[in-house]
Amino acid sequence: MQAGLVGAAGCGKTTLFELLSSTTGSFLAPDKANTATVDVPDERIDLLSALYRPRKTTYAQISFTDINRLSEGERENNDKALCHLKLMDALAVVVNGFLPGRSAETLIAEIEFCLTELILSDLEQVERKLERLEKSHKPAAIGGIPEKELFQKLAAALEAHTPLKAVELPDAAWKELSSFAFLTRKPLFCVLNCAEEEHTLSRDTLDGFRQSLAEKDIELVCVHAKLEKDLQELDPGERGLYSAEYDFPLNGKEEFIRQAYRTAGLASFFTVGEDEVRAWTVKQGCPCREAAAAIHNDLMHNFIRAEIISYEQLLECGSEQEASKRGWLRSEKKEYPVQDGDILHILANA
Ligand SMILES: Nc1nc2c(ncn2[C@@H]2O[C@H](COP(=O)(O)OP(=O)(O)OP(=O)(O)O)[C@@H](O)[C@H]2O)c(=O)[nH]1
Ligand SMILES: [Mg+2]
Repeated sequence: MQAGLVGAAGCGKTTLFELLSSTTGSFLAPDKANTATVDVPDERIDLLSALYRPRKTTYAQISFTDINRLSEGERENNDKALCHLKLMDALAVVVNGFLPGRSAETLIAEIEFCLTELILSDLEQVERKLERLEKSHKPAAIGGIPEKELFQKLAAALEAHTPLKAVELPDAAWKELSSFAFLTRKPLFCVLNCAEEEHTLSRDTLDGFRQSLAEKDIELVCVHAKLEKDLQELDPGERGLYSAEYDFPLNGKEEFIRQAYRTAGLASFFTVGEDEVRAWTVKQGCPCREAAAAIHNDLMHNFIRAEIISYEQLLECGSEQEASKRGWLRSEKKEYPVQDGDILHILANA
């Protein structure tokens, strides 16, 4: 899972990156990015590991990418920075909620500015492609649609400020277009970076902002990036002492990761045993046989069936033997849509 941070100057991207990755990020040039990969904290893996006492415990992994600021009128530099987001599964648009005196309109304007930059970045790619098509005399089609017609349709949508995820094309066409890695096709959510003092943003401002985001179908996570990063750097005793002073939750990292998974439509399933307890990341609801490929391609090719129990059920009965007695260990075929928290045993031909 890869999540990219994007936002206007000084909104707290690098501070958030440091909180998420527990590393130090640098101030960036336009063509540089901070990246780091960490284990996804997952209490379910902790408890499964306590149950099986395996030789190895492996958490899912998440990578974070922090890019240079987006600035008004700096299209070329903005494009250089946005290039680093091409491989991301989800984008987080960070908005500055810690400067005093911000209104819902200012916050929305900040997110709109970032969304416009994503649109302009895609539009430039589409226009470059159209220019190449003008010079070429070989008629070609993508997913059954003449290439020129298709790219003109994409350009018209972007010019009308419509992200490409809202454009209807046959799946086959999107598949063929995947090498463009259009940014406005990527799922995104908003991170409001809040101040350590309460009430920097009024209730009305927050409500207004939430409502505007809901109208745009953008989900919101509130994080106190600086405060949480500073607390993270303390030793556990001190951290506990200081954290107790705040009466709002300080779980920004966990909330961010949960939201990134939800936005990207990803889920974790688990494999368990004496050798290893491990989390795997797949598309939510992906067919069981495809999920097997995350473990090993041979398991997909030679797939027979899967024995499945949900994490909650296994914890409730305490062991697979007991689960089996209660008839809670289900046998599922290759089409079964894998759910977050499923524990899978894949049975395959040797
Ligand atoms: N008070 C407060 N200050 C913050 C918070 N987050 C970031 N800052 C401060 O704001 C300044 C900019 O933060 P950065 O994390 O560098 O912001 P950025 O988005 O990476 O900035 P650019 O990369 O230059 O666009 C720094 O001085 C941070 O300490 C916050 O939650 N509260
Ligand atoms: Mg930065």
